[in-house]
Amino acid sequence: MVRTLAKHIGKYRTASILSVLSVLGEAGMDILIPFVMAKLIDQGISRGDLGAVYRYGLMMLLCAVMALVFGIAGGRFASRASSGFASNLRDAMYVSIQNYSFSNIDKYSTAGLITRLTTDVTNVQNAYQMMIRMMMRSPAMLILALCMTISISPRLSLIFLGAAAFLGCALTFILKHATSAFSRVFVKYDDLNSSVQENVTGIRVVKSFVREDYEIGRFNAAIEEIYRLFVRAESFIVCNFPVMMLTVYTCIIAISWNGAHEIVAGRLTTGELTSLFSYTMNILISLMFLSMAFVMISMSLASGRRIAEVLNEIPSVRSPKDPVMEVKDGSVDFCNVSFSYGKRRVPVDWDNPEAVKRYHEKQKLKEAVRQGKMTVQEAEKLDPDIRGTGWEKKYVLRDIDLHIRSGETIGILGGTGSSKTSLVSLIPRLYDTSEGEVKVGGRNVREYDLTVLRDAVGMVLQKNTLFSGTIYENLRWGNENATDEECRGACVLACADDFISSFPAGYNTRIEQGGTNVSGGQRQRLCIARALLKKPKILILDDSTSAVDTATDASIRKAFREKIPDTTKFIISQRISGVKDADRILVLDEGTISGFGTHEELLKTNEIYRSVAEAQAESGGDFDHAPGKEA
Ligand code: DUT
Ligand code: MG
Repeated sequence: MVRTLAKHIGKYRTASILSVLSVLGEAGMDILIPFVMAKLIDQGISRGDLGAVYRYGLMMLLCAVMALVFGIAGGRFASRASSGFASNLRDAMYVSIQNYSFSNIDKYSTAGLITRLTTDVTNVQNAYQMMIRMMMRSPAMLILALCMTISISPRLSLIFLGAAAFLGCALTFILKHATSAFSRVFVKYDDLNSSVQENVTGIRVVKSFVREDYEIGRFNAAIEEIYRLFVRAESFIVCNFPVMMLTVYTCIIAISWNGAHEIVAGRLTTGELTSLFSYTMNILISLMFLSMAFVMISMSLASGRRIAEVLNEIPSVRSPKDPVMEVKDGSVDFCNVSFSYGKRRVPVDWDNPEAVKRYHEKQKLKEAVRQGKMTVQEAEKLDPDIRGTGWEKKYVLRDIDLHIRSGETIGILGGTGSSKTSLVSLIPRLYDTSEGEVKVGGRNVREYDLTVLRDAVGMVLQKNTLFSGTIYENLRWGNENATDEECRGACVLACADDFISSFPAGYNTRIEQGGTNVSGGQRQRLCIARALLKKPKILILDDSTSAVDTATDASIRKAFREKIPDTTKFIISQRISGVKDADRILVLDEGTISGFGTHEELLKTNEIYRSVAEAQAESGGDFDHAPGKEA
């Protein structure tokens, strides 16, 4: 982890080194001052030698100025190094996240990623600053001051040893309790962030269900918990200072007492005693800072680990070594494709006596392993899935074999959760197949350069998003070099030109974040236009006209047929009317192909299709509400 993070110090390495050097210089000066002061008192004041007073006074002044300069420089360099380090980390994380495939993204929650980019980086930044300042300064001060005290009076330095031992024990006790409380705070932060994120993005839903009070209550509970943990952690931390002051005063009294005896005995001078007092402060303060730095750093270890996790995540979908750089045509082939989103916990089917029996047997085996009556290997012989803990691969697509010619229009119909979206996600390689292969233009999608492939496939996602900016800017996500004419052309095709022209600012109308100032149907049409601007060889519309009225929907499809005949089109719809005039229609049922053919053929051969068609002809209802669908 440290190595991963350290790589990103980058060009701020010089600033870091300069900061360390300045800090060491400052510590040296701070140690020198009491030493010179002792000389000033002993050789100047005690003997009444004004010359020596001036000389040593000047030296002290010089040291003080140098300490000031070093201190300022150290602070400057340290803040430059740590902020630079933080911005490098954020940059690298952002780049890394942009390269994630969908399945990488599925692994992290949005809130988790945001916490990592913000709070966690700030923690590491603070810890880094601590490291190049406190962690350098305090040990240096400690060692130098100890050397000085020993050289002045070995006997009196024993007092420090006792004090340091006491302080060490006390601080360890305090820190141990504080750290455990702090580390729990950070986990809670994730909860808090995810609650904020979920609520703020879903604020409209929260309001429409009048759930504000409930949500506020939930939020308050999260804050309350953080408050409690913080108070607990801080209540340990606040003991630091009193304990430290107690030690300092005890030391000073002990040194005064013993020092007086030493002076009377002629083994110590007044000046030396004064400098001993200064070193007391130096040593004990260093100890305290050192301990604080330890807390900070150990707390930020968790943050560092979370950052490294994001940086080290390997994108599961990547371009191959010698990628194919051209998509020949828009033909698509699914060859015996099966697909799973990964392991999911499959609940026990309590109605199935077989499954319940298996569950109990597995529990018994696990218990035996836990109690040490059996090794895991022995248990595995009886149940190979003993380590599987109920996580199984759930296939959402099974044995899909489809061959689609370039330029065909394919309608896809199926109930909610029948894996329509999953099926088309495999074409632009948003996910990789688990088994079998998907071919575009006759080549396996894994052979293409990702950019080339995705440029050839225009996809309007079911959950589409617009970004803040003008309509023109949003459209040019599809093709940054599109002229105004081309943008308008695409909007005409997507039946979006009419409503855009009716806006006072036309195509320069600003879209708010998330596209909240256009209606659902308008947003869908803008997203279609955006996809069209890519001039894709394959166009996928995932339920993209669900919020568009039937007449407009029909005219969009007509425009597609006439204006982009060579583009292969996949149209997912819940409405028979949306897919009826497609060249062929695919009926999906729980991840398998139930039927594939023209409207007329399916009416004759496919039970599901016929019942849905009949129901919708009568009521205009959608797929899931068709009576007799289960038949
Ligand atoms: N699924 C996941 N993870 C995902 C997306 C979906 O496990 O990230 C599951 C849920 C569902 C199955 O895959 O059981 C198929 O989902 P899909 O979204 O492909 O279904 P759909 O046909 O597009 O449904 P809808 O009509 O609601 O869009
Ligand atoms: Mg879907």
